[in-house]
Amino acid sequence: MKILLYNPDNGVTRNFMPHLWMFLLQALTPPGHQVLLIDGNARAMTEAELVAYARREGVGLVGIGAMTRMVARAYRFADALREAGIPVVMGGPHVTECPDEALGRGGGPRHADSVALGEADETWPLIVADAARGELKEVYQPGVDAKGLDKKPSLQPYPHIPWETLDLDQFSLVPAVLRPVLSRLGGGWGQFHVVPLETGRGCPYGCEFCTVTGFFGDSIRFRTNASVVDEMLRLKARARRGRGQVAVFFIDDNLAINLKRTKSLLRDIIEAGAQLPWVAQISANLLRDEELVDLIAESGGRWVFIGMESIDPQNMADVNKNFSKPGEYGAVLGRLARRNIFAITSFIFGMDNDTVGVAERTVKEIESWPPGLPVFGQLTPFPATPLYERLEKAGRLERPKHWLEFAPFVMAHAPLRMTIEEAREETRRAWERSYSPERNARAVEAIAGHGLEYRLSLLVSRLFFRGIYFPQMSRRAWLRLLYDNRRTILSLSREGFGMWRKARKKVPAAAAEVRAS
Ligand code: B12
Ligand code: SF4
Repeated sequence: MKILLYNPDNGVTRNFMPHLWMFLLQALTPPGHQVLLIDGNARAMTEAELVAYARREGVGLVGIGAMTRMVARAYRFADALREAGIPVVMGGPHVTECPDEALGRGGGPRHADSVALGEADETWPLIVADAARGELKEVYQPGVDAKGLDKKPSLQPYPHIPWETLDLDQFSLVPAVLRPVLSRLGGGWGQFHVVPLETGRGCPYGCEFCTVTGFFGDSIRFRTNASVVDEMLRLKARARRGRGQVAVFFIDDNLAINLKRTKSLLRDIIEAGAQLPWVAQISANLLRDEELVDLIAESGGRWVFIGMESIDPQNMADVNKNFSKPGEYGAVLGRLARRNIFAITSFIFGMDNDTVGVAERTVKEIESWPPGLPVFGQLTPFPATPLYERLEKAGRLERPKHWLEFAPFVMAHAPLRMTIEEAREETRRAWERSYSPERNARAVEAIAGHGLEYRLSLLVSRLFFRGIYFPQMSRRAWLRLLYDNRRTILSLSREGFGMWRKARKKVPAAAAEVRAS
């Protein structure tokens, strides 16, 4: 049987990285089946185009995964496929939290033949076998343990994802026209992939707005160091062979949750020479440890994603995240920046203690820290989170099924001290000010003492990150952005050109010296 795994985009911005679940399920598919992958973020398709593709390929089962944010879009694709007579199974966090919605049990339309609840590592082979026999069940759920909780995969052993042979063309971040030229640069830039890799699952912290503790559990399961190192070595070999670059996104919710284990993993990466540039999520409280930060730098860590959420300690207490201390954020970023590691700092507006002016206050504070990439979202009640339950009980949900009428940056409930419209305006202000050409220039100047590659990387990342809020999908939008930032771009280009000329002059001089001696 041919199986198609499909991940819809959110219709607003495109993800820069493919989703791990597709590669994982592909690796867990029993022999005798062929699995095709399409990520709507990389290969945009309409419903009709996807149906035509699935028909052309003779697909017998489609698996669709979606976060809450893109589930309405996922349902539309599922509807179109089912209308064409192709069975659909849906999985991922949203359908786990709202299985009745996907199955049409709550009175709404039905979108999926089956749903896979929770972690599907062990149920996927059963789903495939049932589909091949034409006997799909409605619900697939992991077995339960003695306490009545879902049995979680141990991650030891971990499935072998054959990165070295997978066709990753649709996921390269280098535009096709530039590939032949860029593949000749340095070690080669003909391909650039950001690859998701997990080293563990679960999080004990239980922040009020987050689905992770509920979905993956509060105890953490780790892969062995050896299996992570092996995956990185294979990725590194692939990049070398293809004259391209690979960066790793460790998608663990908190890579340093167990300091001892994280340090041992990073040491093993270094010892095996498996370093690749990497990015990971780590909470601010764990970045107090100087030795950890040294190991992050030495093992290839370039960017750390920190869920800072708010600079107001009252807000942090409200969402059960006061283990993270706004007062130490500046020092944490300084510790990273001294090792050429920069931070993606994530903030949430619309918390109950926020008032008009929160954008101004937050951005001012951010500007006093070493520069990074701030991102701003809004407090969103995802189903099955403690936040959703609290707001529902208090009768505060204005759009209880906000995902069915997805509107970017429009809150589903009103914060206590601001309106929904005010929260939207604060979010816009924060994005606008943080990514203005002036701010980009100042951010690059602020790290003037760092090498050109770090300043260039900061500028390029800032141009891309701006696109999370201000969609930059067309060539025109990009040209405009480059024009607006021309001063900073020109100044870095001049410096780069100067360095290149100096290096060229040195080579013949050195060669002449060798000849003379
Ligand atoms: C990496 C990541 C991202 C990446 C993008 C995704 C990517 N390309 O990988 C980035 C950083 C861009 C991102 C962004 C966002 N993310 Co995010 N992200 C994650 C993260 C940390 C890891 C995802 C992952 O790969 N997990 C590991 C895999 C193995 O787990 P999984 O995807 O759940 O898959 C398993 C099962 O669910 C199931 N399964 C999944 N799909 C399918 C499909 C089928 C057919 C079947 C059978 C089974 C199945 O099988 C898998 C194996 O067991 C998760 C948290 C987490 N730990 O999962 C949050 C998470 C998915 N993100 C979340 C959110 C909210 C966001 C943002 C909206 C954040 C924001 N505030 O802006 C944005 C939205 C992005 C967008 N484009 O609109 C929420 C989603 C909650 C929800 N109910 O929707 C999560 C769960 C985190 C949280 N705090 O609650 N994210
Ligand atoms: S926000 Fe991060 S730290 Fe808090 S529960 Fe979710 S994954 Fe854990």
